[in-house]
Amino acid sequence: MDNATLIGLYRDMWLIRAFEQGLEREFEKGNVPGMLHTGLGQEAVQAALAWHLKATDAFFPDHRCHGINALAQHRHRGDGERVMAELFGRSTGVCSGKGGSLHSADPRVGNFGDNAVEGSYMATVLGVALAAKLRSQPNVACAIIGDGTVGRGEFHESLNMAAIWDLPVLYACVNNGYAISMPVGDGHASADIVDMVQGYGFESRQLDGNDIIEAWTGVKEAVEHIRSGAGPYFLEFKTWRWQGIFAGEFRPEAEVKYWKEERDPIMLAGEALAGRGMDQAKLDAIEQETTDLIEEWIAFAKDSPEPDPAKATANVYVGWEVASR
Ligand SMILES: Cc1ncc(C[n+]2csc(CCOP(=O)(O)OP(=O)(O)O)c2C)c(N)n1
Ligand SMILES: [Mg+2]
Repeated sequence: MDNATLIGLYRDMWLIRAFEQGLEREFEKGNVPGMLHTGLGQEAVQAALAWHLKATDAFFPDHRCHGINALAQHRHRGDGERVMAELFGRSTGVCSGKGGSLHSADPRVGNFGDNAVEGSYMATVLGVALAAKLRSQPNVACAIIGDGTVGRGEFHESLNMAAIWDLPVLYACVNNGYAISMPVGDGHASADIVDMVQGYGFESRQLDGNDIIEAWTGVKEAVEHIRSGAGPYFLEFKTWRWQGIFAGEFRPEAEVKYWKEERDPIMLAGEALAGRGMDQAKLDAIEQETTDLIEEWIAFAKDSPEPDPAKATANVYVGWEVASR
C-alpha cells in the first residue's frame, strides 16, 4: 500500500471515529432519538469496505455502520452531514428523518439500508446481485453482517443460493467476538466463521479487522474477484467492538484493556505511518480536521428543522399516501 492510500484510510478511520464519538456524546445528552449501536473499534473494516465500493455497487449496512454510511455519502454526494441529520431525526436527513440509525439509506451512494431484523437482508442482497448479473453489470452487492447473523436461517439460505447461482455477492462478516454477550464459539458451531463457510465452495478468507492494510488488501482482492465474474466471496473480519450492546453487558476487564490499548485500529495505522516517516503533527492535524468537520455536521443536524408531521406518511409506501392523518 502506498503512503497516500494509507494516509487516506487513516483520515477515513478518524472520520468514522469522530462521527461515532460525537454521536455518542449527543445521544447521552438526549439529542439523538432511538437506540444507538456504535462502530467504535471497528473503523478499519468500514473504511476498507467504503474505499473499494462504488456508488453503483450496493451495500447493506449493519446496526454499527454509521461510518460507512457517512463515508459513502460524503464521498459520492458530498453531503455526509445528511447522515448525521438522519440520526438526529431531522427533515434534512437522507430519509427525511424517518429512518434514524437502523433505516438510514440512500441507494444513490450504494446504501440500501439496514433494518431491525438481523440477517433479513441476507436474502435481499441476492436479488440485487442477481439484477447486476442479469444486466451484465460488474457490480458488487455487499452484505455487512455481525457474527450473530450466522445463526439465522437466512445466512445459510443466502450462501447456498449465491453459490449455486454464482452471484456477485460480497459477504463482509464482522466477527467482533460476541452477539450481545454470547461468545461466538458458544453460539455457533465454530468460533471461526470461515470454517463454517468452506462447505459452500466459494472463496473465503479470514482477515485481521484491526489491521487496515490487511483489511484493505483483502477487500480489494475480493472486489476484483467478484467484478471479474468469478462469483461470491466471503470475508470474515476478526475485530472487537468498544461498545457493549447494553450497560450491564459483561466482558472481561483484561480483554477490554487489550483491545482498546493494544489493538486500536487507528493507533496501529498511526504507528505504521510513523514507521514510514510521517511526523506526529501531521497525524494530529488529520484528527483535528476530521473532528472539526464532524462538529460542523452535528451543528447542521441540530440547526435543521424537525420533520413536518403532515408528511409522516409520505414515501413510506410507493403510491400510497394517507393525506387525512
Ligand atoms: C432476528 C433478530 N434477532 C434478535 C435481534 C436482537 N438483536 C439486536 S443486535 C443483536 C446481536 C447482534 O450480534 P452481532 O450480529 O454479533 O452484532 P454486534 O452487535 O456484535 O456487532 C441481537 C440479538 C434482532 N435485531 N433481530
Ligand atoms: Mg458480534
